[in-house]
Order: sequence, then C-alpha cells, then structure tokens
Amino acid sequence: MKALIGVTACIDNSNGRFFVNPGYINAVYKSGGIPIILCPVQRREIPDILRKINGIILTGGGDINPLILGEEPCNNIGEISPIRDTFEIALTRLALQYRIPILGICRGMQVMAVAAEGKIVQDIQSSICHMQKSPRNVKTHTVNIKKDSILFSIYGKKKIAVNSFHHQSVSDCGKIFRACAFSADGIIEAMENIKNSFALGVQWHPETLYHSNQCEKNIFTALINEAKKYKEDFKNVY
Ligand SMILES: [Mn+2]
Repeated sequence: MKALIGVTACIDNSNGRFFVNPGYINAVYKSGGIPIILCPVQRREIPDILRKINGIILTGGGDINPLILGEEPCNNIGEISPIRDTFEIALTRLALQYRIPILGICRGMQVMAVAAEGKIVQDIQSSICHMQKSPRNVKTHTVNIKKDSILFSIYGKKKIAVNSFHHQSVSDCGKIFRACAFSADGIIEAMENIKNSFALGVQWHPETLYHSNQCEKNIFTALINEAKKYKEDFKNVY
C-alpha cells in the first residue's frame, strides 16, 4: 500500500475555485506517494480526514491573515484567505497531535509556525531579494543549514542555494519547532519538529526544483518514508 499524502488546496477567490499547482502533485506521485487534494472543512470534520491519510503537505499561497496573530495588516500585505488559514492551522494542530508527518512549503511553513503559536513577519525588509523575478526552477539565494538537523541529513551539506518567492517569513517558530536554516540576512528559511513526529517546513519551493535536483526530491522522499512508517506504527492507535 502506498502512502496517501493530503495536499492542501489554494483558494482562487477571483474565479471561485480550489486548485493545487502540479509541482506538488507530481513531486508526491513521483516519490512513491498518492496525492489527495484537501479542501477546507470544519474543524470537527478534520479527524475524519486524518484517519485516512498518512502525511500532509501544506502548500504555498497567499499571505497569512495578520488578524489571526492579533496584528493590523501592513500596507504591503498580499491577498489573504481566512477560510484557508483557519482550516490549515486547525489541520496542522490536529496532525501534530496525531503525529502525522508534515511538510510545510513557503506559506505552509508559516502556517506551521502560527499553529505552534509562533510569529510571522508581515513584509520582509532586507537587502536580499526573497521575491525573485527569475523562473521558479532557478535558485537565487543561499541558505545555511544547521548541522544537527533533519534538513542537513536530507541535503548532506551546510550551504545550499534555493529559489525564493516570499515576502512574509517566520520570526518565531513556536513551541515545538526550531529553526534549522537561515539566509544570510538572518531570515528563517527552514524549521523542524524537535519532538515526536516528522514535521519540516521550508521557505523555498522544492516542488519546482525536484526535476533536476536530487536533494529537493529527497525532501519529498523523506516525507513519504515517514508517512509509510506512520501508517505502520500509529494507524491503529487512533
Ligand atoms: Mn528566501
């Protein structure tokens, strides 16, 4: 049996549709998992989803609603989707309780931080460009990885280059995560769980790099392997 990986959908408010960019779907499928697109449901319905899947990808997308963090929106805030925020934060909290492996990508990493009562920078001010104009499969800035991390075990090196399409970032990872990679300006570029289950957040977009980069492919393989383990170890517990 293959691992079922829930992949959270973006909401396109202007066209009234849910969608997932194909990179996430292809990355899961080509890494040996089966992608299942997750659309927002009520909190009480989330356990019904979690009983059926073995791993989660929190995808990229728009900004996190500052009001969730008790802040007013700054002038440069992008499009927000309160329904998506509410669903993904609740999904993440319950998935952590269920110890379901999680991979958070870009916005997904920020959702993980908020779910763990961390903090977000609404609009990064830096001399390093984090919103690149180059195509999505081009790496534009470097990241330093902490040696004693899951991420280091995936990449096998301390300095990597990544793509970058974010103007928000995590400033406080929250209670159960620790930062494990930084850009040269000190922005947190990755974080991971220091307790219990596999949960990794990256601020870059491995789903648009994995075609030609083994390490980015390994991020998805790591999630699928953990999801398979989860299936065997914990499925009967809940
Ligand atoms: Mn960046």
